[in-house]
Amino acid sequence: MSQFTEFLMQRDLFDASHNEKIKLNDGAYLLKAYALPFEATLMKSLMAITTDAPFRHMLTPGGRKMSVAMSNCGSGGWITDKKGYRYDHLDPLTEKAWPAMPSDFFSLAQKAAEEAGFSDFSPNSCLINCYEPGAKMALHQDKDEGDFSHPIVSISLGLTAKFLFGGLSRKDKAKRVLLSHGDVVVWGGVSRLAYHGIDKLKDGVHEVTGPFRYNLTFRSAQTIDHLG
Ligand code: MD6
Ligand code: FE
Repeated sequence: MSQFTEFLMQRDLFDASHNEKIKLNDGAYLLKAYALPFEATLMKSLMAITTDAPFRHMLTPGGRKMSVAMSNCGSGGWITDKKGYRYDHLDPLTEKAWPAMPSDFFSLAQKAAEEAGFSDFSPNSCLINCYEPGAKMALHQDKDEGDFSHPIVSISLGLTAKFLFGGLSRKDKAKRVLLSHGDVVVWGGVSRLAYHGIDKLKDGVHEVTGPFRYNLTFRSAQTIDHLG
């Protein structure tokens, strides 16, 4: 066998391992490397958005500073402060509307949802998380959207993190799965309100994102349409 044939075979094996759809639970799928072909445009859009709406550490209603820095794009953004968790049309830091959702974000999220069995997903909000080593996200449910008939689509970029996903009760034992650069998790149906979180991020340097992990979480939040 020529060295070149061997190279082609290796490459095909590599591709196959990169395009798996892994069922995490009913309605919950991990699409390995699904966003990888779009890494450049996603990173470019992410940088543009966070130039207008910078990453910041928000306060929980209990007054604790979150270790994950956040921003948003779309017609509303998820925020938290001493008044509570909610969506708002305006960025409280700049007092301007959140940057619009780029069309490449929207169509990739829609395609990923379709791949996991949820057609016509039309996100109106994207929460952008920035983790540095040591940052984590405690087990929680995403439940500020008012309507749970739509899935959530989550895209991981940069450093690998350990994703914890449990059941509908906080006490249910959580499974653990690694999320790498380009991985997409889609979360809906009977799993829509499953508890989930991110373990403390380990030290590292990624060739695309440096010492960070970014996460884009797309939602269709009815509570945005009902804002004044
Ligand atoms: C994160 N993800 O990956 C945090 N929520 O940074 C989430 O909180 C999340 O990945 C709902 C569905 C999928 C997720
Ligand atoms: Fe979440």
